[in-house]
Amino acid sequence: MKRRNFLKNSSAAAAGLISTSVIAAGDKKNRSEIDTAKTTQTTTPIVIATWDVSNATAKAWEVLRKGGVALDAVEQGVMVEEADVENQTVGKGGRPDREGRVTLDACIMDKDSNCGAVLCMQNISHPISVARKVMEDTPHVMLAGLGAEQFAYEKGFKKEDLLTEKSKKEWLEWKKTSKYQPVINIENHDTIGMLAIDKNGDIAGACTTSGMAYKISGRVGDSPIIGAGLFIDNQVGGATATGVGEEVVRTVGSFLIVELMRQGKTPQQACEEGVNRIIEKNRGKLNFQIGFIAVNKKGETGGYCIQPGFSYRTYNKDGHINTPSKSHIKA
Ligand code: SD4
Repeated sequence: MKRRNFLKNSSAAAAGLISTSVIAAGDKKNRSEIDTAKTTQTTTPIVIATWDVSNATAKAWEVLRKGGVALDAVEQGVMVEEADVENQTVGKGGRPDREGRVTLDACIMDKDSNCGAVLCMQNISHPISVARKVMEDTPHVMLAGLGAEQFAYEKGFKKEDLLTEKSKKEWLEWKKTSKYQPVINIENHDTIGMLAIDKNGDIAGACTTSGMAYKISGRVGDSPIIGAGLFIDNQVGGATATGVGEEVVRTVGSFLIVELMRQGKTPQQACEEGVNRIIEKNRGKLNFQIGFIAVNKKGETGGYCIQPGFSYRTYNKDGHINTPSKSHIKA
C-alpha cells in the first residue's frame, strides 16, 4: 500500500503513550527557558515531517516515546524513506540526474548547532547517516561527491546501486524528449525534512533527498544546505523545506523562518512569510512548488506552501496526523 493512501491515524491510537509531564526543566539554563518549557507540556515530544510520510514519523515517534533524543529520532525517521524504493525522491530508488546517476543530498543539525552534510553523493543509500558522521567525526560540515562517498566507505557504509529498474525505465523514457520540467508535487515530491523535540525539550532536524529529477549532473539544491533546506536553533525552533531548492536557497528559507519565530512569529506565520518572500521574488511565474514546515520551542507547528497538494505529518501524544498545508494558490 502506498504511504499516502494510509488513513489518518486517530488521536486515540496514540493517546496515552506519554502520560506525564514530558519536559525536564531542570537542565534549562535560565528562568525564561523554564517558563517556555512549562507551556510545552502538552505538545512535546513531537515530530513533524514534510509530506505524508507516516512510516517515517512513526519511526521517529517510537524513538521519542522510548525516551530517545531528537537527533536519533530524526535520523532514524528519515532513514525509513531513504530505504523505501517506492519513494523516488529520496535515497535508494530516487530518480537520477540526466546522465542516469542517482546523487543524494542530506544534512542534519542538532541542539548545539552542530551540523553535517553530504552533497551529490552516489552509491550510498543512507546519506543522512553519512551526514551525521561528518558532523560527529570530522572537523568539517560538508563533504561532496567522491570525497563524501570515500568517507562513507571508510566509515563502513556499503556500496549499493541506487538506480532501481522503475527509476531507470522512467529516465530512459524521459530521455526521448529530455524536457526538463519538474512536475509540481510529483517530480519534486517527498524530499523528507523532519524536525523533532525530545523529552528534554531539545530540537534536532534532518533533511534528505535525491534532488530534482533529471537535474544537470552535479546540481545540488537546498536540502543539504544548512540555513536553506534545514535550520535549527535550540533556543527558538526549527524549519525545513521541500520543493524547488534553487528558490529556497535564494532566500535562505529555513534560517529566515527560524529568525522570524525568534522575533515572535508563530511557526505558521513564519512559514507564510517565508513562502511570501519567495513569491515576491517570482511575481507572475509561480509555476513551481515550495513548502515549509516549522516547529517552535513550545512544540507549536506550522506549514505553508505555494501550490495546493503539500501536506505534513505530525506525531505527538495527541495523535499521528496528516495536515494538508495551507497554500498561497488555492485548490
Ligand atoms: C531539491 N528541495 O533538491 C529538493 C527537492 C525536493 O521534494 O524538495 N523534493 O531542490
